[in-house]
Amino acid sequence: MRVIYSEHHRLRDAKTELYGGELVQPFERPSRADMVIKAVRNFGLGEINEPASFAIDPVLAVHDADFVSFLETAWDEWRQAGYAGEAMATVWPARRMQCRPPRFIEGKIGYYALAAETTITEGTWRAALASKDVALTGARGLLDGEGGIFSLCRPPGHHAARDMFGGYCFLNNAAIAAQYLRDQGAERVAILDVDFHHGNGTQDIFYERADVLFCSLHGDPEDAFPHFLGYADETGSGAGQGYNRNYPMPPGTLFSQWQEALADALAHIGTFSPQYLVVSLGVDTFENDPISFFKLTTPDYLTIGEMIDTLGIPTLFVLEGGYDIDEVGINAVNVLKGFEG
Ligand code: OKP
Ligand code: ZN
Repeated sequence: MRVIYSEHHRLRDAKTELYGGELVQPFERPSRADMVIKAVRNFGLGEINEPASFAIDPVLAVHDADFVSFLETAWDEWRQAGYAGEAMATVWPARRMQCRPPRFIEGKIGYYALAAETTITEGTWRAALASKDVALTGARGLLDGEGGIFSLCRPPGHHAARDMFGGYCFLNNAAIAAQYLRDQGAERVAILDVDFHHGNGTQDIFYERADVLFCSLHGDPEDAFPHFLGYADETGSGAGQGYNRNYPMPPGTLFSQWQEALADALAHIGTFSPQYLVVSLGVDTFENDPISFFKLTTPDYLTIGEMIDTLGIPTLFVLEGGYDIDEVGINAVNVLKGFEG
């Protein structure tokens, strides 16, 4: 399986994340991608290619233009305001307040943020642009006839909505790739999100559409980030009714239960019969993940890949989360091994 990877991910190197009331070293850090590419090389998964550079159009096909310009200039505006730290939201348009972006960066960042933990730093925008190029290059490969591709994206994307960043995400790589596949002629595309966290951004982008099916397995929002989306009764709206499926699961969930949800999601995707499948591949479902509460083990990831492969659909794997630095590479590559095996 071909792997798309860019060293530009390093430009996203925040020093702070607001966690448990403290500023800590971010869980989403460059060494994650280092471990994944190392595991790719050790296993000999396939050729590793740099991404092509795409125009901004495929981004604007899923994200609002004002949001994209915000991301582009946020760091400069923050610095011009004279702040010493990384750009971070501290105020939001809460209930019964005016929901519109104000002029000053402090308000603007709150308008476009869905959470406070994710800072914007000097290289963040360039890293986010490279990450979506990694996803789009993978999508291009599927269109050219490849059966499986791994887009080693960093920063991740599935929490980024049409007009919101947060949860370590800025541009929704999986959604951008799926929309690109549609725009290049595919009639139906499915997105399967196996990251521990609900893919609220991806759900938001395709919620009213019947041409892109979204299925997500994740920690119950009652207990897990992003807390305000990801319930089982969110099934799509308007034309999209029936084309969104959530599988929230409780703390301590073992692979036996998780696997049943995956089997159900795969059956649903099979019925939908998409030309392409995009997998939001997070491995923060791992038993030792520092911020998650499922109990999957390293060999389980092989089984996940094998199960996805039974669909027989050309598949783009887009990296999302996974924060046990020592195991993130092995677990991610196990999914791809299982798919190829
Ligand atoms: C990004 B991705 C845990 C706080 C979690 C943000 C998590 C973002 C995860 N108590 N904060 O889906 O892996
Ligand atoms: Zn996650």
